[in-house]
Amino acid sequence: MTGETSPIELWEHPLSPYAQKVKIALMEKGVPFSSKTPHAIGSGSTTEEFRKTSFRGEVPVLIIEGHAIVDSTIILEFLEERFPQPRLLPTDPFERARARMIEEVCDTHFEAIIWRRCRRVCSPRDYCGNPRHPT
Ligand SMILES: N[C@@H](CCC(=O)N[C@@H](CS)C(=O)NCC(=O)O)C(=O)O
Repeated sequence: MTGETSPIELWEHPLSPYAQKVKIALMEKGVPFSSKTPHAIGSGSTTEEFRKTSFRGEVPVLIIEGHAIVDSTIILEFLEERFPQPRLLPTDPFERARARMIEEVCDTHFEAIIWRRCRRVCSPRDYCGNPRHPT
């Protein structure tokens, strides 16, 4: 479906809703990819390989055709343009605005709630490092 010569890779973390929404988009679009989790993300001492890949030191990072794309919203916009079918955004501008509002709520409120709950069951080394996460 993609016609890629190099495999698509996603740096992610299982506790990161930002990374998970990118995974969902890739799967919904039927784009084959492999994923990996950076060692010690959020600790300030991730691997050199990851630091070279992500200038922000955050997941998700999409590696595609020799490019590293960061920020989940930017990645979703890119995927919609690069792999237009199936569409994930509605064609109607009002419906599209609604979809983006839902994404925004998930990035802010939902993300903080998820982290709050994860914090109770995860060890500190699982901390994914977003300063918005309550401690
Ligand atoms: N605005 C970014 C936020 C990404 C983000 O905050 N990722 C967290 C995981 S939930 C992270 O990688 N933190 C690592 C750190 O801050 O060291 C996006 O949408 O991708």
